[in-house]
Amino acid sequence: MNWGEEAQARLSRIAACSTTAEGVSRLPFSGEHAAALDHIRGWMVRAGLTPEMTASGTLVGRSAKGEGPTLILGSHQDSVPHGGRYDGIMGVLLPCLALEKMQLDGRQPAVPVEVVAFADEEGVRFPTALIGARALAGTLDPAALDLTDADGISIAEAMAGFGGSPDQLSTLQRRPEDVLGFVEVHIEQGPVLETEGLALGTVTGICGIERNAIVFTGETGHAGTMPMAGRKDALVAAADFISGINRLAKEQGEVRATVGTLSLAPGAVNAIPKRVELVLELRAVDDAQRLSMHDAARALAGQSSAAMGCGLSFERTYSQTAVLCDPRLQARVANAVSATQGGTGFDLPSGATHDASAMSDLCPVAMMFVRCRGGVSHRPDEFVTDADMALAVDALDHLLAGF
Ligand code: HGY
Ligand code: MN
Ligand code: MN
Repeated sequence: MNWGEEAQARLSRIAACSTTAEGVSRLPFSGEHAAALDHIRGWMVRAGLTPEMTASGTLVGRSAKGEGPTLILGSHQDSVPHGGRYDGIMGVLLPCLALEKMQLDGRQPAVPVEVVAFADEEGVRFPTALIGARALAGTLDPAALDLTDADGISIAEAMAGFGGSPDQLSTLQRRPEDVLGFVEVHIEQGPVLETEGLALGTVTGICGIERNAIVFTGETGHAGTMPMAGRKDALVAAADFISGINRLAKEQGEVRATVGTLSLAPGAVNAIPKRVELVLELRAVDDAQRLSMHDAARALAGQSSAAMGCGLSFERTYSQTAVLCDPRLQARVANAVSATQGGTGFDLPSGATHDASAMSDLCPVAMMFVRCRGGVSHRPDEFVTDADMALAVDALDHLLAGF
């Protein structure tokens, strides 16, 4: 079996579980999610796992091996709108293929294994993220279940409608002593491995992240009759802020600052904008640097709003701290990577957050990165070669056989 070709074929099939033809758009607790689980159940069964959907909508495939602390692998099934066909879902498939490969050779891991497909990691549908991993770690705030999507549907309603049981989430919490660790395979979503000419790398740590809901409020008026002097133009205040925070982050060099969503009202070509809502996302591997940039952003927003005579609200709506991977588990991944692709291995930090970020509250975590073309991700042209995925399957086989 060419495991890389098999991976490519299965990822191509599951990519059709999408609301869009251009790129993959698959939100949690949706029809596309349900269709994707049908594919993933098949992967798990072929890997010798017994699939079961849990109260949170996570699909868990359990190995037949009995008692004892369990090694958990997996990632998320959801995507960003018009995303790629590898982000998340490849990290569910490749461990299944490694287990299937072992099974065909008459081998199996020495420890109990689970592969999980978390419903939501991206935090695109709801203003929070990592729901499934947080449920396992026991860190999901029950109040978060009341958060709603753009249609006013709460997480609890969506989860229940999907066949989950939001009132049972507390039963999903694992005891640390029952979990050996969590290993997540994921595309790098950056250009480093490609630049190094390597297929695989070992992750040292995962950045911290925060999201801030910021609202500038001014006054609308006729675009033709209102003099420029004295306008309270909320969009001009927001634009001043956005260019300022971008400049600050470039100067600082380590913190990534991004405004990815913005809405304005009234939104007429001939009316002065009176309200602008945007989300500022800050990321850094060093939490102190991120928190310092948060303070600088808050001060800057105050200056930008005051300069235009506008009001301001600035609320941190989400944050997760940076995570260091567990040295021993990381060493196992590094050994598997070196044994598979040769060389001495290559370590790198993750600028993206992952399910492993939340799982680190439960157990030791480690990640294996796979090269992606041009470092492109969260785009339809996200791509990983058959050969690199075949190497990742071999590395996972090596990792699992060595436990
Ligand atoms: O946003 C992230 O870093 C991840 O892709 N959810
Ligand atoms: Mn991801
Ligand atoms: Mn992603």
